[in-house]
Amino acid sequence: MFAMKKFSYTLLALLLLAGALCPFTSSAAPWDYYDEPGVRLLNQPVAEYRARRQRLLGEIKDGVVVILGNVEEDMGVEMRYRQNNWFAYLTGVRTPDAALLLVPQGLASAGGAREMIFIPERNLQMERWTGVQLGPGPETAKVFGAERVLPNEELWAKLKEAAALPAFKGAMKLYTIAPRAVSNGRVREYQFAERARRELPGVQISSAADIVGDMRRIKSASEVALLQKAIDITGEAHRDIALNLRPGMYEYEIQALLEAAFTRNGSERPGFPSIVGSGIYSTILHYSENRKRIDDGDLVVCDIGAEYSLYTADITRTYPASGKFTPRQLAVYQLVLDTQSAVAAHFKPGMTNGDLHVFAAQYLRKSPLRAKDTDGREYTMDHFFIHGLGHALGMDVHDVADDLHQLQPGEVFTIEPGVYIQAEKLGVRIEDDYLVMPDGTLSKLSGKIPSDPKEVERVMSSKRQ
Ligand SMILES: [Mn+2]
Repeated sequence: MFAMKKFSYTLLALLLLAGALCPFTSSAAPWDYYDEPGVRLLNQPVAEYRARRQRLLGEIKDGVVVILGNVEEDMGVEMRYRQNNWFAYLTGVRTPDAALLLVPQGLASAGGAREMIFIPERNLQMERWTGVQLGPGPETAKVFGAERVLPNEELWAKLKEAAALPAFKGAMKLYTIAPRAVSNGRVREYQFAERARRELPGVQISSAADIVGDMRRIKSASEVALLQKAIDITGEAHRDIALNLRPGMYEYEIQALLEAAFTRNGSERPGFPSIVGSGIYSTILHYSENRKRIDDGDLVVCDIGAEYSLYTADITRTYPASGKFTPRQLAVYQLVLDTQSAVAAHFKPGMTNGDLHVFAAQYLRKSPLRAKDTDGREYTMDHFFIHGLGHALGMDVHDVADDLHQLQPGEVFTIEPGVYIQAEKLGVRIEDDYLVMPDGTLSKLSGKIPSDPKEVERVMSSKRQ
């Protein structure tokens, strides 16, 4: 990190002049907030974000919605800033320290506006370090496609005005969303809720996660396009793995080359820690240490996903380190692949991930293959399938849906059967990403990435001597 230097007044004067003359011309346009001002944000149409807010406004009449964006300080100096998914889904706004307020009745002090985005005022001195930032005001409102963009100091005044609206009869509901699986009092969303209880008498804190979660489950065409891009980048990474994997390499070398392929192809970051598990570690589900030397004869499970414009892929392939499966490895691999195909063919809208899991386990059980656990007891193959079959996929790698949710057209989810035989140091997982089509069939978005064992061996041999 750079230390803040003493600021030059000449520079300030020049910046102020430049800002006054041309705040929104191309000479001051290193903003990465949008592709075309007022048309697209974070690679999705501004109109689509607007429609999401309108829909949420339509569903909430008994209160207001506040969604907080991420702040840069939250991530520490070594982490790159990333907007939080709920806020990004509803606004497409990347600016740190922003907030969204939705008031169905509108606020008089904001000219009757129902949707307000709060962002920090511009700080010309800081912009020497951060580059030009968007500040509150009507020009930014046009860029964001929102009714009002206000300074974030005004959030609480606007909330108090809303709480006093006659429609709420002194008992306004405040819908907000805290990060999942966090009940830590230091989290900003909890501090926000506490302050709301103190400063807004009669307010009831509610969660908007179910309502927005229902919206996030169904992917629009532009969301599917972003997922497809993330998936295609992940395909490039899998191709690089297949072409370069050799016995004697370390797992982290594979991690380095696959993550290089992510970055080289425009991915901002991995959507989750890359798993490269060889030999015994092919049987460890969330192994992401990636420190072992890969031995001849190992299977290597590579469970990886590039993130693109906040959407992540999640695709697993299992490679033979030597470039050729042994007969035993091939038998288990083919069974896992057949299980995945059978699940995809069996799928009908209305089924849950839980239903599909039961089907997959039954399929594995019917196989004549057997294996022993570490105590020497023999089992059918379903015994070695020890995790859930799949999950929803989107901005979160484990997106907003649980095992009881009935899958519908427009949803994207993974099918990832696996068999893990520790006694044989033999683990196989194959994972692909599927979109439920309007006619109820599945489209395999990752279908171009080879999983047929002969095809995997063919790609692996194509750069070998
Ligand atoms: Mn997965």
